[in-house]
Amino acid sequence: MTITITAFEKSPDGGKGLARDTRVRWALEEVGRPYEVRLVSFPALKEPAHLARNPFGQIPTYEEDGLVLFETGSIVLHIGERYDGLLPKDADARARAITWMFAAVNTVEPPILELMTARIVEGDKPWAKDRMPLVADRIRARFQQLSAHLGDAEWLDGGFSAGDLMMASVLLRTRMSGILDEYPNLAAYVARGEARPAYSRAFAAQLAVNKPD
Ligand code: GTB
Repeated sequence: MTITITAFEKSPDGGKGLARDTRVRWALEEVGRPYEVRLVSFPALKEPAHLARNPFGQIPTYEEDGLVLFETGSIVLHIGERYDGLLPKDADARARAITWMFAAVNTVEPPILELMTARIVEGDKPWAKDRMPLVADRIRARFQQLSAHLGDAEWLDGGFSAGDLMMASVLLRTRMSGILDEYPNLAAYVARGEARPAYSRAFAAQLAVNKPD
């Protein structure tokens, strides 16, 4: 029953917890399951051994008893379904928590990824400066809606769930841009997630691998 995940041998963020193995580590910590980590170099991501785990050559992946998964949404859902602690028992509440997981990766994360692409991949293009505000405003439109929905609530739907884990993991990627802090209730929501002991353990584990020499 050993669980093995993959993570970057050296994450480009130097241990800020922004690579997606952190959300899988967090989920495993929430349900109290120990795990091993197979560290993968960038070239090794595109080699057959890793492509057999994830045809898109990315981290993280998840292995357990011959089951091999990729995609953090699917991995966290699997962890939530197999172990107690991330998904409510009530069928309707569980369906709503899963809905929030999809909202995180399918509705909120895409404009955030666009910002990363605009900065990192397209930052040197002559049109990059003009495009950036458009991309940032698409994030703000989503954050405005999410902020209005969350209001003063602690979590998105009752108690903390895999939906919150995924949403907070997605939102925290915008902290460095300053956009997250424009929405104080979202910033406080992310901070509540980060204050969870399970998140602290996950963060410390990825930092131990990635901290700059
Ligand atoms: N949809 C997939 C999922 O949710 O699992 C996306 C997985 C993904 O994007 N993986 C990235 C990867 O393997 C790492 S997390 N990239 C290598 C490649 O595609 O060749 C993205 C990431 C990387 C680095 C930072 N950072 O340093 O700040 C942040 C996020």
